[in-house]
Amino acid sequence: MRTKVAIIGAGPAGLLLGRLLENAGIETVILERRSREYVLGRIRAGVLEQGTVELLDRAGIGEKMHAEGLVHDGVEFCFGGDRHRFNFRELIGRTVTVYGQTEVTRDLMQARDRSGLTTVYEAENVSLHDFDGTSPKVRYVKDGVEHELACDFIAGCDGYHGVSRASVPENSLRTFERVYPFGWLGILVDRPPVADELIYAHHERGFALCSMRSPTRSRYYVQVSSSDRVEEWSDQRFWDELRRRVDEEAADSLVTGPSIEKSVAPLRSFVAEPLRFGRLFLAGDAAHIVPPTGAKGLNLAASDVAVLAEALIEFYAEQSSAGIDGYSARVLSRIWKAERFSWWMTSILHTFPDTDSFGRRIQRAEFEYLKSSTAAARSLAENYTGLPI
Ligand code: RFL
Ligand code: PHB
Repeated sequence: MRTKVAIIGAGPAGLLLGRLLENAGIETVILERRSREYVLGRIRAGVLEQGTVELLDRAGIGEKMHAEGLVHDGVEFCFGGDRHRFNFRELIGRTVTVYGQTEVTRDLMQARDRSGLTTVYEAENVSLHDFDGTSPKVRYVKDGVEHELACDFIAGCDGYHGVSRASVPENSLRTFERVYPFGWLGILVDRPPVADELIYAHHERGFALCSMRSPTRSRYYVQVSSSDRVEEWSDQRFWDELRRRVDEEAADSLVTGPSIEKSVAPLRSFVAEPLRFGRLFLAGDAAHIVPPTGAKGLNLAASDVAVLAEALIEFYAEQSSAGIDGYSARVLSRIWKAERFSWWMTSILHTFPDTDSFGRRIQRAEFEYLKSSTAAARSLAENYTGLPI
């Protein structure tokens, strides 16, 4: 088999890249280790930056997102029971849209099906070859049969644990990492959200987040220790803990119910540099991880592949390698700004085991400053709704 761009991974990064290249007439094949149902069963991101919404529109897959997505003008922060709303629309004229990653992924999969393009699900033992020359190859096993895919380029969109980054010689790659000493326990529940917008809550018992997927489906998180296992958290224990960490009004109006999904996610900041190795590119979680506090992971994946698609389109249309040569530096500049924001949100909102009374006062002062300064609130607004690509 032969294609122009072999894409490893059918998460949002791989599928969106496939769509952007398809729109420019560039052929792709996507190889995905898991089944379609497994990919759609993962509950992950919920918030789309305005730029991501515009990108999905340009890619021609925005119809369902506009019909079902919830446009939010702002978010609320709650510090020890004191709740404050940041109105992004008023501050900078921008908004975010609540529309689940599962839905974005489904919309992209369905569009790819309609176009009759190849995605190989349950592709095992994917391996990358010869990307330092002009004729890269990808080998994989499907239903016990070995296949070879020849291509011009390989896009590594296979997430943090994928094979693409692991295929790069160790001495060509530099990595930067911070692992946080806690995780997020998340539950999904078919009950109306506690508020119209998201509430990010700081409490001495730990962080909590009230989010949603629709007017009838809510997503809630509480900070837990990294060693906590999901089995230790009954629904009742979760609801009791969430109520303690939010303000009284939210605690009183919280509508609880049986969880339909419950999982613990570790928190990590990670960046690999560079993101191009000959004819292999890394994009999305394969290239970087952010803690979920700033809602940046999916959005960064989208902006990476927007830049990569532009570079590859330029290569095929104008025989120019300027875009692909500049890919790594261009995306890393935006990635580091999103890393900074996610780290900052994480550090002001969570309870750290080694935070002393001085550190707690500094966290409180960050909140008071955001409340009292339009400049600080604008900075929050422009980062949360997304910096320009
Ligand atoms: P994905 O989604 O991990 O997809 C990678 C795909 O590659 C496949 N794969 C392989 N395929 C072939 N061969 C191999 N050897 C392979 N190894 C792996 C995998 O099966 C998978 O299908 O990466 P991608 O596309 O880069 O997308 C990144 C996003 O998924 C991620 O950044 C976000 O989910 C992060 N995130 C959030 N991001 C936001 O923008 N806003 C949010 O509100 C937000 N909330 C979250 C989040 C992530 C969370 N968790 C669970 C980590 C909340 C949570 C709880
Ligand atoms: C979510 O709804 O899953 C969500 C929302 C905002 C975040 C992280 C996760 O910052």
